[in-house]
Amino acid sequence: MFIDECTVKLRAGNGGHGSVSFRREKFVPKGGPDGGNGGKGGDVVLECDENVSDLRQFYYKPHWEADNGNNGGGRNKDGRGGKDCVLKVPPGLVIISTRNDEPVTELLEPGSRFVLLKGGMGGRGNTTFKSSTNRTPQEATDGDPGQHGEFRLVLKTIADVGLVGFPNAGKSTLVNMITAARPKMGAYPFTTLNPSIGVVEYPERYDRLKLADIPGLIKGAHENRGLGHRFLRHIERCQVLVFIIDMAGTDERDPVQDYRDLVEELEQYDPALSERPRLVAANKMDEPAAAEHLKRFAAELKDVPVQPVSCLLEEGLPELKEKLYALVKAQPTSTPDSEA
Ligand SMILES: Nc1nc2c(ncn2[C@@H]2O[C@H](COP(=O)(O)OP(=O)(O)OP(=O)(O)O)[C@@H](O)[C@H]2O)c(=O)[nH]1
Ligand SMILES: [Mg+2]
Repeated sequence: MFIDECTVKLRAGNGGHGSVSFRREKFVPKGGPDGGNGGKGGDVVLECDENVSDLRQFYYKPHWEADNGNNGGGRNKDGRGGKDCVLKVPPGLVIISTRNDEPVTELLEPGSRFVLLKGGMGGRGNTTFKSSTNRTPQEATDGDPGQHGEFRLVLKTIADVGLVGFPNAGKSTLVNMITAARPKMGAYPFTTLNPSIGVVEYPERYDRLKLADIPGLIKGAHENRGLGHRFLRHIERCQVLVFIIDMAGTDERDPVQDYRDLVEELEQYDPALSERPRLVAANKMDEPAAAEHLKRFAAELKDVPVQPVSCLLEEGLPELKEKLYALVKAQPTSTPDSEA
């Protein structure tokens, strides 16, 4: 099961209480106060980890808490601080407070950390109240409570290029051909049920692009037809989209209409997404009817950049890779990939 959304309840640790104690020792009369401070409660910390791919662990265990700080003790012993609760989360996670529905933060870079909830400070032991006028202070303070809250976690996958297309257009086949990822392919609609990421290597440039394969869209997806369009969130962050269009015209399909339907579905989901720079991969060019369809497609949609390919015969794929690279690098937010 792939979980990309869930709600969690989190609690940071309480601070330990300060202690009231006096030194008692043989031959040391009036030893004075020696109550230590309470320890700080543990924080709830989110840590972005590439090896975590979804929110499964939070779905199955929605409650997490950090340890409380220990109380202070006699002989000026301070309580030990509570252990932080460190939650490993996938890159691309958005954290939303359920109190006001406002996003708190998002974690994009692997290795980055965010302290979401702070543990309470420990209380003061009576030693700290000692003064020239009060040599036997009887007071100590309690530790502060740790912060707590309820949050909605939403995963938006991070990739450079997102694939969109009707079921069976050949999205997963393309990912299989140009990346090392092996998403399932099949001659039936909705083979792909969960988004996945493949990496396209450009060895001569020492660079790479991340490609997101998502389930097929259909007309009316925004009204929850097919698998709905909820999974489009996984291509929201892509700078470039590839529309994979089946040029074979299987089952009387019209590629031009397919293209328009896809644009319409993106528009319904988020107008910004439908404006994203794009490239059409005209797939299945090995099929007899494809050349004719492509001609009409190019004539009717003059402004749309098209690359004819056949994932089956592996034709047109190097050209597609090159065009994608150029398009991604032409985007203003594009940065050289440092980890390549
Ligand atoms: N003739 C031909 N068939 C192809 C080509 N590319 C893919 N197919 C076939 O099209 C079918 C669907 O391929 P998938 O890659 O599973 O399609 P998808 O777009 O990922 O489909 P969903 O995951 O269901 O949305 C498979 O039977 C593929 O073998 C191609 O270039 N030519
Ligand atoms: Mg697929």
